[in-house]
Amino acid sequence: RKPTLAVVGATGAVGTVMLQILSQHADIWGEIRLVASPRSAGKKLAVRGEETEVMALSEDAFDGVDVAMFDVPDEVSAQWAPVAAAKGVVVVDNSAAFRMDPDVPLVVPEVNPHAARVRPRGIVANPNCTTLSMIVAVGALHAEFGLRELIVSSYQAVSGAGRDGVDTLRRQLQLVAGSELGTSPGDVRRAVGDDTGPFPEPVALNVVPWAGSLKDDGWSSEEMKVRDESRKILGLPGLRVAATCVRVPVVTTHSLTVHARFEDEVTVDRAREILATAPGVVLFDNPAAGEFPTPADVVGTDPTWVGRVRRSLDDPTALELFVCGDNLRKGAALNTAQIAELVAGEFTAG
Ligand code: 2RA
Repeated sequence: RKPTLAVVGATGAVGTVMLQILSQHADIWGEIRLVASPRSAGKKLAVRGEETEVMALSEDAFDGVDVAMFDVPDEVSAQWAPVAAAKGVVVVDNSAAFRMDPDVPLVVPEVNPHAARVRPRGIVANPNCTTLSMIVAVGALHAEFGLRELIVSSYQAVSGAGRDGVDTLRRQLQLVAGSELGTSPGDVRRAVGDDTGPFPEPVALNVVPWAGSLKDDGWSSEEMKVRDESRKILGLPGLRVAATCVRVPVVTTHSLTVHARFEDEVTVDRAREILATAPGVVLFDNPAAGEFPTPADVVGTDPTWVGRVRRSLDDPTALELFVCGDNLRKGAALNTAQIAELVAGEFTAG
């Protein structure tokens, strides 16, 4: 039997990509039900080439549903995922509400697919886009070399902050286009005005060393997510992780520099072999030919792209990498879809 799928949050930035992915992937689903806030109910959206009417989020929307993918704010997931799970629906949740719950697995199918089978609360969590943009490559290297420490900096696209993030960058770019701004302190800020959208500072002609909310001792929520989620996905609760998360004027595709330290000496040749053959990873690394991944080329693609692979000059156990991943695809909708497809296999097998 083909399982019934509900897409909750079908009209959002991630939901829109989700409908494209569902239309592109093998058609394993029976009914696909689109669910969103009452404000969007009645809208029609195309999925698998069919116009489908959006239903309002309610308990009844989960009647007869086998798997539900949630792409909604944390508080909406916190309220509604348990409602769906209580009706026997397996929820794949892309919010932060359950990621660190010990009874909720946090799954990246290329790294820890087995974890998706043990889900005491009926919920499987999808990691944050920043973690997801690097973890497939890091997980492949960990499987071979044994990871000891991660030091990363992110270069995060504005669509990580949703439609408002993209609208804010586009508006600001129009306000600074063709100008000679960026030559004296505060000139960009004056040009874009006080409305910096979801960002604390102008993002056009700028980089902003902040993403998320303030946590203890000056760390941001985004930096804590990279640390906590990497530890949980890799099954390394004591992993040393230091992240600095930075917003850059890119629409979609997060990038990260990664310093990864392993148990023993590593070689670049072996690292390159692993990355070149790891599922979900593309090694694109030939600086002599000007080849390395950039967000402008990676956007719209599924894999994690890795370039600039070097062994640390001062530590033969460590590698330096530059990694790019589309934050709306692998960073959100694609990984959620992959988890849902793993779970769907249990229905079709049974
Ligand atoms: C961001 N990672 O890029 C966040 C979204 N979950 O803002």
